[in-house]
Amino acid sequence: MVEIKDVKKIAEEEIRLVNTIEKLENFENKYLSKKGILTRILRSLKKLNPEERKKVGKEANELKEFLKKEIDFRRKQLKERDVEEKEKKEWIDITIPAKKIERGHIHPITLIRTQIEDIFQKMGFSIVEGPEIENEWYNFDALNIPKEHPARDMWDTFWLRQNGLKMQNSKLKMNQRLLLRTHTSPVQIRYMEKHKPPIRIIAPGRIFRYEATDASHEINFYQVEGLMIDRNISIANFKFIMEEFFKEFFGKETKIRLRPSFFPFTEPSFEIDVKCSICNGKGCSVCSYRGWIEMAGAGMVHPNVLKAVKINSEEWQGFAFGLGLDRLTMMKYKINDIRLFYSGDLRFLKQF
Ligand code: FA5
Repeated sequence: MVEIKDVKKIAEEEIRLVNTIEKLENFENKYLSKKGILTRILRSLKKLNPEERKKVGKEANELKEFLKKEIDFRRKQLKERDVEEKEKKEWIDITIPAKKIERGHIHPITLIRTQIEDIFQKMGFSIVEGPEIENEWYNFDALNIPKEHPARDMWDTFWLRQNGLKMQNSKLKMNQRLLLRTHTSPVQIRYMEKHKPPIRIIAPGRIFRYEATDASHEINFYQVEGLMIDRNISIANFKFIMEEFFKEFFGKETKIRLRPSFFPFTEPSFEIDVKCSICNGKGCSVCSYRGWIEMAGAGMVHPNVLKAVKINSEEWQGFAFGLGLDRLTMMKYKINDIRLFYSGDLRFLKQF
């Protein structure tokens, strides 16, 4: 018969080495389970004589109680240690400043576009849009620029290749050749086809020209088209609206000038120049050393344009303009090269 005190000694040593819950459970099984050491000792008591049975039985039961207590105590200790470790692992310092999320922001051209939209909306103009891929009819013919008209040379065009269209034969098909719009003026036609006068709209949008680039010319840029059609509209109305716009946009002291010009879809036609803010009129590369920079083409809508959209030009007249949005942005922020807008250079873009 094993001595209970030896069992106790060994058990005490073993439990001291237990350092995980799992090991503790193994220990408990080893001593206290149905087949455990103590259970076996207690079962074998019947083999002993009554006196010994009493003595060993008492000792074995005491050891059982002792081990139970030890196990409970150790279990509590280990659980507390585990929770502490978990908390340590999961601890976050909420006082550390958060990582900054990079925020995008609005491109300067979009900023200026919204300012322009606000000014015209206050004057009763609605904002409309048209497609960037146009056909020849809207971009040229309906605007009184028939094929072979020398005025087509004013806008160097990106033509789109169209498989399966026989261009030469029918007049209709000729007009349907696709291109990247060279100005926002086709939106005038699209709008007038669907809406009766009175009309007061602006149409901001992207346009494309197949030309050499320099400080004030891009192949891809933005315009804001304007169109006002009503009864008894004269050049006086046109001048007033334009002056109001430029004063509101650049400030009261802004100097603008109207220069006679030519567009097939307006008669008379003008260019609107603004005193160059980069050199303050002295002359620089942006204004081609003229001191003035061309901001818009404009004029009174040609009767042939109204005819193309079946509006009676005896009854209705109006004016139209095409503002260069990039150039307005350049003058406003004193940016000396249009190509910066499309360079994707964050050092430039982050300034706005
Ligand atoms: C036109 O595009 C006419 N559709 C404007 C118009 C509308 C006239 C309605 C009459 C009635 P123009 O080619 O001049 O016109 O261009 C208008 C404006 O766009 C110019 O005054 C200029 O500010 C801007 N612009 C022209 N070419 C470029 C370019 N390559 N890069 C940047 N801006 C340009």
